[in-house]
Amino acid sequence: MFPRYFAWGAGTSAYQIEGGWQADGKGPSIWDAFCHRAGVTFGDGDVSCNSYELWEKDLECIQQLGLTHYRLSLSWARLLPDGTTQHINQKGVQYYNKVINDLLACNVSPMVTLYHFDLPQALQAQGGWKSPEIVKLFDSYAKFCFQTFGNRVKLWLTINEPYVCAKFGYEDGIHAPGLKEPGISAYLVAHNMLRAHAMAWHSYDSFYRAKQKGKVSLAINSDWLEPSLSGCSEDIDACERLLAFTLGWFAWPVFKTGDYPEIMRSAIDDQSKKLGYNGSSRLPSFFKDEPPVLGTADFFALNYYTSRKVKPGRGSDVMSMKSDRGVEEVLDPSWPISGPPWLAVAPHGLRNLLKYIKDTFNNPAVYITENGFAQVGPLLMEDAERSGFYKNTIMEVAKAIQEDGVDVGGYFAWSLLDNFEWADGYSVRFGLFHVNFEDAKLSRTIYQSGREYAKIILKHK
Ligand code: GBH
Repeated sequence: MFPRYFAWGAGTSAYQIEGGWQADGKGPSIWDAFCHRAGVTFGDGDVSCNSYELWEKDLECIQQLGLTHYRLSLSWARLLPDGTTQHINQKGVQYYNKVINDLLACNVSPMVTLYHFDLPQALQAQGGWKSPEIVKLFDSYAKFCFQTFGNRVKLWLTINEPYVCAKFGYEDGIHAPGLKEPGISAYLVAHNMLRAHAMAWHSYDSFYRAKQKGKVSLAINSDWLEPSLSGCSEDIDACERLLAFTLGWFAWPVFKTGDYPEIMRSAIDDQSKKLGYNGSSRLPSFFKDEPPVLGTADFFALNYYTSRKVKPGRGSDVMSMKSDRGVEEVLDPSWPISGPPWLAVAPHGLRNLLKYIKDTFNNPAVYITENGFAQVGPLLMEDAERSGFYKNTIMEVAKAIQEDGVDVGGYFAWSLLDNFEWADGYSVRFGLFHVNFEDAKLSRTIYQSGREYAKIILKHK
């Protein structure tokens, strides 16, 4: 049912699990700064699961599940406290060396994300992702990581969810760095992220690929979208428009044309005109003298959680991404809500999205790098709903492979552990293992869904 070398994984990210926010010379990141700001109510990742000290406990969890792959992210500021390669924190290097070596010793392959939302604060102070300087700084960091860990790491992701970084960090301001600059900065930040990703991919290609023989991509998140009224042409157009503003925003430049989807640019420029905004396009352009973005991914990395119905939005005279998109999203009442209100459970959407990716981007190899289901209290250790969710979802992946011919290389459940769920703090639990945050030992206990996932893996690998 699944190909022989299918990757059965689970994922985490540095800020969400490591803690040790200033241990052994780590520099602060934008998430440290954001969470420590007065008035923040959702807690912080100062200690979290303390994986910086309790890594071996995580490894036991990984082995208990029988994973073939483990996805983790590196904390840029743990390795390079001021963000630059002028100061290398050897303690940070040692930590990740141990993690990687321990995984390999247990026959688990690491998939490593270089950037999962946690920019070194020192670089934020210089303009962060809004500044064009970030492109070279990211490339230096990436080269440092390839150089240091690439003899053992064969699957790399440069940036996790540039969409979320841009929209939540710079449009809505609910993620670090917490800026609300609607309709402007998210496009700029996403642009610099694409350029940084492309530069790092080219570096890998030129200097490391021949020797290290790994693969590099970026993780793109997208919902599956359906017209609110099936067959209604306005709703179908709205769907296409929103898909261009989410998946297409990153997938077109990297996998299709080297540029943003035309409908995205024309929607933004039309809206600018309507609002009397006269400057150059708010959506930046790629330049010919830069290394091309097209073709800078060795596989398609997809983070999928949920689906939406879509119809045209009401007109708006406020400058924002929302008014640029001109769509309204609605939930299908037949999709149950998992825990947080945004996570409508729709496993069929994953199959549809995989087929869409196959057809639109010329049949790339796809890894599902995140997919999951969350609980918000009361927490059930016998979480039958989540067990069912994993069974159903993995069945949809099997159908995508067998019936639709999608080349799926792996599936990574989000997440190995309950952890710091960003602006939702510790109230939203994605783990296959429960973490007791009240207990000084931060003990990890497998949920029923973890046992279910282990069974599925055992049956198929
Ligand atoms: C991913 O984000 C992240 O990569 C991962 O770190 C995270 O833990 C996981 O998924 C689960 O969220 O409250 O309605 O304003 C997925 C994108 C960003 C989707 C935050 C939900 C909350 C929107 N998520 N968003 S809302």
